[in-house]
Amino acid sequence: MSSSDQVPTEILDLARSARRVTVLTGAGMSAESGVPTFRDAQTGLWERFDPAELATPEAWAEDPAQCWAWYAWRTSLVRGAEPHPGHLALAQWQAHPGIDLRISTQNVDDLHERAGSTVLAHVHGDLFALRCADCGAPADIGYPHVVEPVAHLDPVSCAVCGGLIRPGVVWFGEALPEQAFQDSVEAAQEADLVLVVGTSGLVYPAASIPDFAGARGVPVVEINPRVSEVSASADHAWRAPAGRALPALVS
Ligand code: BJW
Repeated sequence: MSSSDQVPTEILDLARSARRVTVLTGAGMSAESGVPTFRDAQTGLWERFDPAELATPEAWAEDPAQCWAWYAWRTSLVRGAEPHPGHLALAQWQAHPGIDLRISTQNVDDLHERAGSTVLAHVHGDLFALRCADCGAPADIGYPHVVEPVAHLDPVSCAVCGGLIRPGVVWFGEALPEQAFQDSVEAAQEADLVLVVGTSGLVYPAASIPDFAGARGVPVVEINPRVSEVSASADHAWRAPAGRALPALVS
């Protein structure tokens, strides 16, 4: 285990020799862009907000205006954020000739894409992929700009059926998009190296994806400043923030 700014030699060797790299990212990947994580002490969203009241189908059914206002605020935070050097390093690595680098993210933001990466899968959905909560029709509308987590904002109605337009994210108790999950599992199994960046590894089934790699003997490397649920099963852990570690690894 290492906490230095220098890339640990064994991790550098794995990265240099890998041709197929799968990167699994979580909220910690976006933290240095100013997008809060969920569970970090003091700064995590779940320190201030109750997931049961905001990120479940039941919460939406009970009070859609409260959910809509919260996601509008979250979206404004994302729109105001910029990709950091870690995002840019992954995009640069993905563009290397001869490298097959696949990114599967739990994040609902678009920071990987704005850095220039192609994302294989958003396993917990996409903030911007709005759809009708009733008929599922995609909605080509945006969120209102909201600078504070205001209590209530009425969601827009669906042009097709009159239902309410909801965020395109996966709430607790909802199934993950099947193709996104399957693609992520395959990417982990087919890789020469799996990097797990900035996730607590607490939320299933996404947290099981690195295990599919481990079961095939694919080396799993964690990049996270703190110990997580991924740490025990990872082959190597580098205790460093994504914005410093990834540029060092790719340079
Ligand atoms: C840094 C850093 C820096 C900081 N650099 N790192 C098995 C056991 C127990 C429970 C379950 C189970 N299987 C399923 C469940 C239930 C549930 C679940 O997992 N619950 C647990 C929490 C107990 N799972 C579900 O409900 C899932 N659905 C499901 O199972 O469906 C079954 C079904 C099948 C068929 C029909 C119907 C149903 C859905 C889960 C959806 C999760 N949704 C959320 C919200 C998305 C929308 C939104 O954004 O609002 O997804 S919850 C939230 O957690 C979000 C994240 O993607 C997810 C994971 O969080 P993440 O990314 O790990 O962030 P943090 O904050 O936890 O960690 C940040 C990490 O970064 C930390 O480690 C830091 O140290 C680190 N860090 N700075 C690098 N600079």
